[in-house]
Amino acid sequence: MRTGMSRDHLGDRLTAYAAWKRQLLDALEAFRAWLEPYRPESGEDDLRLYETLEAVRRDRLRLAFVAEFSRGKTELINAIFFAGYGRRLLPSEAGRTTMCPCELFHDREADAPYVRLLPIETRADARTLAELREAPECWVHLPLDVQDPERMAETLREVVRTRRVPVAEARALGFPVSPTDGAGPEADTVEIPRWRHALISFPHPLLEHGLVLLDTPGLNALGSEPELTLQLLPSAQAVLFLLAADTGVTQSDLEMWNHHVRGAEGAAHGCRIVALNKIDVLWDELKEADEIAAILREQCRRAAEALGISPEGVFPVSAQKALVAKVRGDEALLERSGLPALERYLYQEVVPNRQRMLQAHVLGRLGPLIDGLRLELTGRLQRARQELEHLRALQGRNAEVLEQLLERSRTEQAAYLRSVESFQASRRLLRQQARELLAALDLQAFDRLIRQTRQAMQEAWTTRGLRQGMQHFFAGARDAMVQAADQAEQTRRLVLATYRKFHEAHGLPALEPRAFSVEPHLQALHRLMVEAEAFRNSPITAMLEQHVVVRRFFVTLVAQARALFFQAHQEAEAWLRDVMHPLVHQIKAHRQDMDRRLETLRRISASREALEERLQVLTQECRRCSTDLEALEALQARLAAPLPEGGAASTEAATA
Ligand SMILES: Nc1nc2c(ncn2[C@@H]2O[C@H](COP(=O)(O)OP(=O)(O)OP(=O)(O)O)[C@@H](O)[C@H]2O)c(=O)[nH]1
Ligand SMILES: [Mg+2]
Repeated sequence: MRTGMSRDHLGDRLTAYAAWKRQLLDALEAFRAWLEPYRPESGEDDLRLYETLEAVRRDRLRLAFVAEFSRGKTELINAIFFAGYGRRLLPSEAGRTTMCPCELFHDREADAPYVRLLPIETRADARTLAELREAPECWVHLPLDVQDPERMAETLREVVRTRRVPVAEARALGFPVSPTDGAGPEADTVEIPRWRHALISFPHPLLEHGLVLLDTPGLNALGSEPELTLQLLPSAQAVLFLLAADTGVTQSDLEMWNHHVRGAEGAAHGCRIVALNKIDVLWDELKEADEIAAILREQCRRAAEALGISPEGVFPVSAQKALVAKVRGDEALLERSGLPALERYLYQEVVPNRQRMLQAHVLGRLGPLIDGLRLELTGRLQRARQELEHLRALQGRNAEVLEQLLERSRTEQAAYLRSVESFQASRRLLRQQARELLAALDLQAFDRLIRQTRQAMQEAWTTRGLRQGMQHFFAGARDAMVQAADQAEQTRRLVLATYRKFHEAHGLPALEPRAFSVEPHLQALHRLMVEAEAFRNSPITAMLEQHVVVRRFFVTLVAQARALFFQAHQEAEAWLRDVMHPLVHQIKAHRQDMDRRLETLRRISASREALEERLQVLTQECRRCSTDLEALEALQARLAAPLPEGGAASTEAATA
């Protein structure tokens, strides 16, 4: 779909990424098949594998475009991705254009391309955006005609539509209405967006490869819909923040950068890219090229300084000229627009980054499972080999030696059974500990905290009361989480001690119990707290009516905090359920081994043929274990295969 001029590197890179994902999925399916006959009893492992497969299948590369209005976000999207349509696909105009956040992607499950629009009135709905996504009846569905770019662009104009509503209605929907808004001939009405969110699905090659673009409106919509920052921006792999050369860095640019982009959750993974757009306004024909270049460098330097990043982190571009250049096939103009450098950064850094993250996720999820299986197989192989050696040594021995051996095995077995009894006692202790860990993460207690805070905040009609309410809530949530962390640590030590004991006393393989930590949840809670502060300090919050503030705060932040607790509780439960499995398994296997060895010795003393039979069984067992081990190791190598080099871009990310 691109013009035939410069190679579409971003497209190539995304194609390669999609191909790599297919290979990864094949490897995961192969692992699943391998596992099938192996551990039919372990539902937990199946679930883990299923979840990992789903994570790879559902993986998307999300790019969000964020800036004040009219900085050229939509134009830049058109230029980077949709120039192949030979026209401006998404509406971009002077002044405020995009009225609601737009997600562009390809929905594989849908039969045909579409635009789905969520009416603005749903802001009065207590459901979160995430919940509304699951409620198709709340959205207006328009088909999208991709055969005809003109008509397609026409349909996409929906996202700029507005409505006039009475001031009271705007307020009720949570729009900050300042006294001047209602002035003029239509004093009692104000203009608000028609839609709250747009989902746009069509089979563009890049979107088909899992790219998701998020275009946001600039009119402070970020501030008035905290869900956008809380849920959409953090899930973005990269956030492109735009400045414009004709305005420089304004106060509201800074505000947006500091409150929503720079520190947004997910910053740890995702990167922040800054583009200084509209550099063509500096292309003064009466000036020399060097002079223009110097002015541009100075602008980038000043912008970087204002944002607190290094100057190499600012990409100077002209989205508009780039679009024109691509549509007309003007290579020189495209180069001058600066867009190729920004695109290079996207395919050399952002895409490979995502790939590394996904691989790390897969290995993180399945690594412990594979290691456990390998240990188990190695253990089995080792035991079979030992017994083989043992029995071979018995070939040709007399009855007296056999009798002595029988006696020694009986003593060993008795000692072992005593350890198993003490193991049951440790398990009782562990159950006690588990109850305390789960109590710290109890959701009912958390719901009590929510009720208390809600009441306190509704009664406190001052900004101070509001702040105290939020602080009280987060302090309570943090305390509970810290306590859970303590309990988890104690539990872990107890488990570890039990594992060690069996290893030291009876020579069972040195297993590492699966780790568990609430640390990631604690960190997520902390990030929510930072978001809450930003929300509270936002100038928009001060202009909203009290009940709107309270409700928003609850439906978004509190819902997320609660989800964190819920998840932590579930993880703790699953961990407690599983953590002893490997040891229990070993204990059982060891015991069966001992029983079998005794039995074999008894049989051998009665008949010499039994010895030959047993030798044969053991040789087969050794062979099977070796083959399985090899297959498992090959699978692990496939999952951890080194990634193709993305090539290091010469520029560094803004705040990567
Ligand atoms: N001269 C010049 N104008 C540009 C450039 N990029 C965008 N514009 C113009 O700036 C205006 C705003 O561009 P948009 O893409 O609509 O800006 P936006 O950031 O999406 O704005 P909102 O949707 O309102 O948040 C439009 O008239 C564009 O044509 C550029 O590189 N150079
Ligand atoms: Mg726009």
